[in-house]
Amino acid sequence: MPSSVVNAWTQWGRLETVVVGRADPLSCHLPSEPANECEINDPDLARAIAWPGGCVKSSHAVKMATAQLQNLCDVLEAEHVEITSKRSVDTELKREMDKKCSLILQHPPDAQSDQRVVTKHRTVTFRTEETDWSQRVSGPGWSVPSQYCATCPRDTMITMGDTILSATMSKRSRYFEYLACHGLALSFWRQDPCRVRYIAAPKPSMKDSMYSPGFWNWTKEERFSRMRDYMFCVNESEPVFDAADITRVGRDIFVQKSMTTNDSGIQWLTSSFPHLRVHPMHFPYDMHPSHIDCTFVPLRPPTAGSPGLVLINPERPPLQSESALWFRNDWKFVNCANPATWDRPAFSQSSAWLSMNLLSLSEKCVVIEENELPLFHLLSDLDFDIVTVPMRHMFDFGGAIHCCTWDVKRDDTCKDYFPDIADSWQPAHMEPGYAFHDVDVIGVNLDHGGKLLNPVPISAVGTAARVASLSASGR
Ligand code: ABU
Repeated sequence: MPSSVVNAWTQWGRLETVVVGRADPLSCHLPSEPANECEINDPDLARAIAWPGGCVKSSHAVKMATAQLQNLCDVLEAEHVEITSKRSVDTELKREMDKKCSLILQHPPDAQSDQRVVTKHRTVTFRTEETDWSQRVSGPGWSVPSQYCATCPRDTMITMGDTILSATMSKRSRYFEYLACHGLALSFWRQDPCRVRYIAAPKPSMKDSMYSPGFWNWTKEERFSRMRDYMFCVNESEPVFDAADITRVGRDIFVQKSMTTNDSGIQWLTSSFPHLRVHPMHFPYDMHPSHIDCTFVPLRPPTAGSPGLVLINPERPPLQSESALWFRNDWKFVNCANPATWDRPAFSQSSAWLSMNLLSLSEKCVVIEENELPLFHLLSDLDFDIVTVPMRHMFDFGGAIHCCTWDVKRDDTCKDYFPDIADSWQPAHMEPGYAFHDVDVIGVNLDHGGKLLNPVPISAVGTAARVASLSASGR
């Protein structure tokens, strides 16, 4: 029997169907609200204007992001892509950065060229529905001046095997964002209603009582001292999660506790997907965690003779305790190369690590941002075919290549990639009163360009000694 129109168990199975976000003309800057405080990255601009929360984004920003999103669709739809070879990238380091994006093949490459043609499967692309995001939205007891945009369907929707799951979200301004994908989700379900499930997680109230007042005012010292508590802007009164905090590895899914996903949200996922093993993940050095796809990115599974690979963010190393399962099952972590630039566009609310926000087309081929030469080299050395696309104009719209997509169908199965798991494995996070305090991370290999945000011994984190050392160093 052919597989269903909705099927995705991993991050790397051959990508067959994808939804790509849209930079709608009435996209807005995120309004301030209890789950969100924004700041302008450019200090001069920040002195001149306040955060334009709720205002429509500039038509120039919309135009540029629209062109880059359309180009991504064209590349995904293409069956042959001419990719820059490693040798030509090395030469090109001396040239303008914008000369190296992959081209959709229109004619055979020059015989003298060392560029290569990648024959890829066509990925069928759909787009989110155009929406007016500029209208005020309200619920009982709350109101925000505008919504946001639908450039990042990854945040609201996830395919979990044969199930389309619409996330709760945690920001009021993003409460109705799923509607930009709703028509598509319904049509996927209607094509195969016996096999496809389309479900939504419990919609949160979005009342003030869901949020931790004061989170945005904590000083850096306070954040370090509270690191062990993993408490962010949403409290545990209602389950919340963003779909982008989840990463799929066959029978196991890994969910980051973050500003956008709480323990209750992870518990809801665990009880709602009993055929999957749900594992919380914590990255203590990320003081503002939101979405796992710039932190921990599974690239390919273990095969006979070669370990599975996960790209990790060297500023946000995973815990030793949560890494042990991976190492025991023949997975290797690779530090991501540093971003090509630490500069962020003025209105971007994401980190420079959007550099690692890649999309896998298969376990051999990935799409990355065209400026990310350090990452290009790393992945090339790991034998990936690398398709490059321009995507920096999306940074102002909350994401990059992984964020702006929702993979609906991959050629993969619910395989067990963690056979060496204790027979008695129980989801500890389901126990009443569950509280997690571990902050012991794996070592970060500086040879890979990695850097640890906090160079002080981890044993001091969350203690008076740690706070004192921070104050002494003026950080
Ligand atoms: N939406 C992904 C952003 C993650 C980050 O800022 O690192």
